[in-house]
Amino acid sequence: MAANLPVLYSFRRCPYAIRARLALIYAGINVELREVQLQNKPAELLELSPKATVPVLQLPDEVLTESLDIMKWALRQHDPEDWLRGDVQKAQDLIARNDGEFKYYLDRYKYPEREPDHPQTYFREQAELFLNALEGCLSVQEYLCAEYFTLADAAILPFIRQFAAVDAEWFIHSKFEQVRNWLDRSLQSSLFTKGLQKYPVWHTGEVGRELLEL
Ligand SMILES: N[C@@H](CCC(=O)N[C@@H](CS)C(=O)NCC(=O)O)C(=O)O
Repeated sequence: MAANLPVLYSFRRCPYAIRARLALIYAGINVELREVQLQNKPAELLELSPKATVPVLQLPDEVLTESLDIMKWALRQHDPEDWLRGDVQKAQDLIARNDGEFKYYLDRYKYPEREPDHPQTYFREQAELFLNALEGCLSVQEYLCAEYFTLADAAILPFIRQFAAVDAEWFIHSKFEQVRNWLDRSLQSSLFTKGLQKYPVWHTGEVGRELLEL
């Protein structure tokens, strides 16, 4: 019953929420998914997390308000394909760079009208520095930190998906061939198909959908 499950406050398109959902699905952890609207967050979420970002995972004895904490918690419960293998330091560095510098430029590339001092291409070029690093990793192995999919891939892919969608035509013709292949084959996996499913918006008093039933 969804009513007895941990509760995940989520927003379908949010890359942080996507990475959390991927880890939960991969680990086989069912949760009650409450899809929120960022413009109209439910009081229950604001009460749990004053910073009011998604994702938030409400467990019986703790509340996790950072996507990476949710991922790591999920993997501590069950990690069937050993996502924590591979070059752990490199994974940590790539994720930090993704969440820091890359996310900063991605947001400005997406909404260039908010930054009239620079053309959109400026932000894309800055973001491309991170893609150069990813292209380098993917030129020597199948996935970012190993020959197999690991935590770093799940944590970073949702952001690159967003970057690629800003100007899909440009991305398709860009020099980032390895990144494109990596993104395409990952998006085709059943994990991503499940992780990107649409959910109805949750309202107070309702029971949300079960993540693993979607
Ligand atoms: N560091 C947080 C960042 C989460 C975050 O910023 N999520 C965005 C949506 S993509 C959000 O909730 N923003 C609040 C808002 O737009 O009101 C995490 O990793 O979970």
